Amino acid sequence: MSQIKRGAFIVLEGCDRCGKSTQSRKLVEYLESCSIPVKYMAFPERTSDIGQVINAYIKNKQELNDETIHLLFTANRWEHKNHILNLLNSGTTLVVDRYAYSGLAYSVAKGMSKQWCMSPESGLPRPDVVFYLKTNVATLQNRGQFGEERYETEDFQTKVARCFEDIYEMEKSYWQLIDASQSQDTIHDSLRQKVLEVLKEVENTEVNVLDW
Ligand code: 2DT
Ligand code: MG
Repeated sequence: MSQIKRGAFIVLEGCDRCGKSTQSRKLVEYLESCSIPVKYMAFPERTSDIGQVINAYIKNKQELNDETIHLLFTANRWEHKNHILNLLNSGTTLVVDRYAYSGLAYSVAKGMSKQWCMSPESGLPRPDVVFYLKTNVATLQNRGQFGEERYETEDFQTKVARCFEDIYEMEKSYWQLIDASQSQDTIHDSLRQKVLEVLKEVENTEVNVLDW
C-alpha cells in the first residue's frame, strides 16, 4: 500500500513589515498553481477565544502583564497543534506567518528571560524550514501602516531584530536567511525554489518536535 506523503511545515519569520505576509500569500498561490495541497496560517491566530484576547492586547485595548501575554501567544500555538499535525500528515503543506520564534523574539526584546520564554514552546511541532526575512529596521518604517499596533516602533523592532539574530544562530540547521531588501519577485523566486526542495526532502519523514 502506498503511504500518504506528508506536507511540509514552512514558516516565515522576521520583524514587522518585512514582507512575510506578502511572501506567504505569493508562495501559497504558487503552490496552488502547481496543484500542491497547501494552507496558509498565521500566528497569532486571532479568531479563537485566546486569539481574541491577544488581538485586544496588540491593538492596545487590553493590558496584560508580560508573562500572561507570553503564555497566551504560546497557548494559541498549542491549541492549533493537532490541527497542524493532522493537516501535515494528511499531505497538506502549511505556509505559516510567524511561529514560536516570534514568541521568543518579541518577549525577550522586552527584557524577559530567554530560558523562561522558551520552556512552554518545547514540544510543539517544529517547522521543516524557517525562512528568516532579514531586513534593516530603519527602512521598515517607510512601508505602509508601520506604527499602528503594539510593538511597532523603530526602537523596539531594533531589539526584536537582535533577538532574531540570536535565534538564527541557535536554530541555524533548519533556518534559511533571506535578504528582505531584495525585490518582491526576487524573494518569491528564491522561496519557490527552496520550498520545492524542502517538499521532496521531508515527504517521507516524521514531523519534527521543537526541543526547547
Ligand atoms: P502580526 O502583526 O504578524 O499579526 O503579529 N507576536 C507574535 C508575539 O509577541 N508573540 C508571538 O508568539 C507571535 C506569534 C509580533 C502581531 C504581533 O504579535 C507579536 C507582532
Ligand atoms: Mg503586525
